[in-house]
Amino acid sequence: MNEISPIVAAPVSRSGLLRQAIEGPDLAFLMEAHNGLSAKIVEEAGFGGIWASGLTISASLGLRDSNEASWTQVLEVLEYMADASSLPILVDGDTGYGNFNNVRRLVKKLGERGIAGVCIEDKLFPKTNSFLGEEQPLADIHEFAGRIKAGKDAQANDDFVLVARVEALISSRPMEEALRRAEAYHAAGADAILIHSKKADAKEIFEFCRRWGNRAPVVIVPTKYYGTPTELFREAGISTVIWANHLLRSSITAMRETARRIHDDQSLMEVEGRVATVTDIFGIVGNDELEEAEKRYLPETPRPRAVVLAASAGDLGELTRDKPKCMVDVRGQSLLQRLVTTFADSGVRDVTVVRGYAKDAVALKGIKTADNDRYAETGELYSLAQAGAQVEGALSGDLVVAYGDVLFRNYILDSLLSSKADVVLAVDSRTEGRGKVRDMVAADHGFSGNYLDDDPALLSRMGAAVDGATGEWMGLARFSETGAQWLREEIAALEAEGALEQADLPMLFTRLAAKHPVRVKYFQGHWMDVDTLSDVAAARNFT
Ligand code: SPV
Ligand code: MG
Repeated sequence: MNEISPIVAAPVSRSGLLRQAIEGPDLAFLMEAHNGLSAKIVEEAGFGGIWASGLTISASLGLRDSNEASWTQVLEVLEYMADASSLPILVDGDTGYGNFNNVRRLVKKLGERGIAGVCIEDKLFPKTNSFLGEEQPLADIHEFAGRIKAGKDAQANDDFVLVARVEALISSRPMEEALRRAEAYHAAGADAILIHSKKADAKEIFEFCRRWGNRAPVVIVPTKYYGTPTELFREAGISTVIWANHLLRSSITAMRETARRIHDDQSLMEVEGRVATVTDIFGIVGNDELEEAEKRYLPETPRPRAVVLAASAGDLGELTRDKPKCMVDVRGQSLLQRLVTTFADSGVRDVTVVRGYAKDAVALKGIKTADNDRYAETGELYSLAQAGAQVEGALSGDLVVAYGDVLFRNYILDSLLSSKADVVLAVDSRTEGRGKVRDMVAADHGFSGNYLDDDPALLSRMGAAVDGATGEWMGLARFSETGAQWLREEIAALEAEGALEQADLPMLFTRLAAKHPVRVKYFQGHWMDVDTLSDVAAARNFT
């Protein structure tokens, strides 16, 4: 007994799809496109194929439809279109850019670029658009038949479609000549005949169809006889309708309207909402695919996150009567906005702000929030713990922790972010007159002032009255993944001891330093915290 092997259908090539559309029993439609974007829009609309129009590709390049763009320049555009869409593309090949020899090379190169078919017209290079002037000179019928034969002989894919375009009616020649030319081109191997007309009605098209009798599929371009009901094209047995230039024309209308509006208004107000969104652009060009691919191919880079402690009331009199200190305005922007911008500039875009006092006043686009509703009777570490409890992953590395009332230059943050240490603190080495400050730092050695001295300093203690202070903590710390784990362990330990609610950050760092290396990085100035009204005034100069 013979084994019956299953028949596996080979995937149909784009040429195959175009051939099916043109030879199939249903009226097919090709929609004009002139670049990658419009090709995508044709596909999005549901069309089964694209007409790569010579007129609109030229115009979109700012050129006339007179072979001003070289054929290789057109080829480049076609490549973008073929990449941008999966649809079969029928290219307007004009006259074939020369004689039979140019046509063969054109067909070969189109095939290599995934183009499904080409249409060539029986005129002379350089061509003129069919709607310009009268009685354009036509190619010799035999010479043009040779172009067709050469094109068919050059195709690598059997399904590649060559459409022969008859311009006899455009050039006011009699119907008999149109039919004679169609016959000669069909005999030379053309897969379909495009019969073109610039009349406002389709009478001559229908007459051609009647007399042609479907010896080969008929393609039409009803730009001028647009009023003819599509149903009549069906009844006439036409194979394919080309909507030849309408995406370019509609974009000209839209672009003009938008440009004028913005020019006259000197504003985007009237235009926003009427134009495609930037998100729409990202969607059309497939940014989601790129994001997926990045996950597959790029090494995972830790995305640093930040927690900003901004729960306490602060005491700046009137300024903090109905908002916390982090929302105090410094030259048109809140402290928090400035802090978040500084973070973003260093690539830290995942920011959780712990709110407490006047929490509804803490409003900023793009931040996450956690709440310490017991801000009045608890300390900073309790606030930090709330971030961890309320926002997934907030206390995992790479993590920056900052007070909500500090400002600092980006290089300080950048320096912490690039540190190899698991816990690193930004410390100002200038201690004169800062004795009463709460966040004084004692490290195993102070700042030497020698820039070649990169011996890492390690924290011994932090607090209000440390002996032998070597600097002041700026309220900015960074934890690696390991450091963040130490932090979570220490929070858990303090909680178990019942000491979490009252713990502050100096206590946390002192305890961490007893178990793990806590690195101190020295800076001199270029930061400030805002504790008093005179600090607010100073902050205005700082920005
Ligand atoms: C084109 O779209 O470039 C065409 C059709 O060739 S027409 O402009 O009608 O000649
Ligand atoms: Mg054209």
